[in-house]
This record gives sequence, C-alpha cells and structure tokens, in this order.
Amino acid sequence: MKVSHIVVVILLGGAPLAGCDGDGNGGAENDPRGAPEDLELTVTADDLRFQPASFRAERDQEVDLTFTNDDTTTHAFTAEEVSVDIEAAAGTSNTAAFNVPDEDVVIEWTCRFHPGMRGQIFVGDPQEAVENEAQHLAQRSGDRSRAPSPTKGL
Ligand SMILES: [Cu+2]
Repeated sequence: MKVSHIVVVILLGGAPLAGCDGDGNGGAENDPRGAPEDLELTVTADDLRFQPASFRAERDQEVDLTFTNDDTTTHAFTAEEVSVDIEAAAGTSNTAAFNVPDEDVVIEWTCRFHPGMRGQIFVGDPQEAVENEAQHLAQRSGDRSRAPSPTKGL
C-alpha cells in the first residue's frame, strides 16, 4: 500500500514539471536579480483612515501610487523617508512615484492634517523589516544592545 502511494505522488509531481520544459517564459519570478516591476497601488483615504493601511513592496521597487480621497476633508500622504508629500482635496486623487530603499525596512506614512491617520510599507522581507525597525527604535530610545544582530552571519 505505501509503495503505490509513493508512485502516485511521483507521477503527479513529475507531470507539471515536464509540461513547463518548453520555453522558460515563466522564470522571471524566480530570478532574484531581476528588477522588480513597478508596484501600482491605490491608497484611499476615507473616514479618517487609509485603506489599505499597510502594503508590501520589494526592495528597490518603484511604487506608482494613486492617492484617492473619498472623504469630505483634505488629506495628505506623507512619507518622509521616501520624500513623498502629496495632498488630495475631498473627492479628488493625486499621484506620486517613488522608490523604496534596497533594504528590509518599514516605512511609515501619515497624513499631515490628521496625525492619527497612519500607514506602513513593509519593504523586502517583512519579518526582517520589523526586526530592523525595532532595533532602530531601540537605538533611538537608549542603547539596548542585548538584541542579537540577525543580519550578521546570515
Ligand atoms: Cu487627513
């Protein structure tokens, strides 16, 4: 019984591979050195919130942002770390294009008019980004060098 199971698995697993052998068109996603395509994204401000309030980007990716304001007051999309600061009046849209850094980081954005409106871009590996951000925060608020440095040796 076990043997026949294994045979079935091998047969199923092998068939799609053979089908892909024709031309290598599907390989772009597997090339770690290929420049990432632009990320086209719409962030909407509504009810004093950003939606989405967070998104992911590849390292060094260009983000083509459309900022749409569905609210009844002017909002801004301000991300100092990537030098973006645009406004959209109620019922209008604005656009910005920017490159995120080539490192695992969390980039925060906010609305200049409503500091409670916040969002985050997770660049690269999200877990690394969060850890790096935590280290930056720890360094800013006094040295807590107990934290290991996962970027070395890995
Ligand atoms: Cu606002």
